[in-house]
Amino acid sequence: MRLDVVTIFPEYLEPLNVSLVGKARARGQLDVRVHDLRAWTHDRHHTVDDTPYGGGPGMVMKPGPWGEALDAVLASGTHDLPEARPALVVPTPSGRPFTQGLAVELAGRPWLVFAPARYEGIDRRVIEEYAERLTVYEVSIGDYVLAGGEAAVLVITEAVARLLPGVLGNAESHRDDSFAPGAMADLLEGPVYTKPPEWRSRAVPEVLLSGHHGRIARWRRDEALRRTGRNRPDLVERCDPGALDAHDRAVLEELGWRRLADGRFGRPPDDVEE
Ligand code: 6GU
Repeated sequence: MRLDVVTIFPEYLEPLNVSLVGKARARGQLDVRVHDLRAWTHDRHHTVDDTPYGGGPGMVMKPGPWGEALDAVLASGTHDLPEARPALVVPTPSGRPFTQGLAVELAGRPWLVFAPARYEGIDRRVIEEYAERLTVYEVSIGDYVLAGGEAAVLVITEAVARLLPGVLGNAESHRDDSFAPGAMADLLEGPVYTKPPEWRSRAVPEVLLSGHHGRIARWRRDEALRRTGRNRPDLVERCDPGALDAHDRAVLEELGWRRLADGRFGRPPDDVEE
């Protein structure tokens, strides 16, 4: 897979040389190219932003440098074949949520071009222009505001890279990921332990040492349910009742969840003081 990043802070992308993504690059599984947007400015100050039309706070990234930069990056690859066509990924807090499902979709593309913005965003005409030629994904990594999209590029790249064939050591390792399509009926992963069996007087749960695979699987699922109920009640509410067995339902009821008429589970009402 090829990845291009156009940014005014190329140094911000240095972590792409490290760890999983760095190793994938070294092995030739990922071709990452980082470009300085200011290389496509022509004034003495290498200006990339200007005041917004219509007024308001902040600055907007000018279309000129982005257009030249993206044209140059796109011209540097062959994408005559529709299946080789790059996708443009624009990280923005006003984008669609970045999910594991979207990571899987992006991992299936041969070439991603990232356009992270600083300031208040990129002049809208740039997105409209490239949307006529490419698939454009405007993506947000969560409900908070970052100073720029570079950190989001790192997040998206890591989530995508670990899905590429041969990048993770063990092909099985993402099967049980929290949020993997079909994973544990959309439950979070439960706690994990390793040696030693006792640490600071804290023992590893005995069932994990029992060698009893059926009981271990059941215990893990109970823990996953408990953790999901506590940390992500929205996932329990969305859970397909068909994905829950009688034991699951008993665990949820024990945690105070109520079974609704349609079989789904509802958040227990807050205790009301009498
Ligand atoms: Cl992708 N960019 C910025 N600037 N802020 C964000 C974000 C992206 N996702 C969440 N907040």
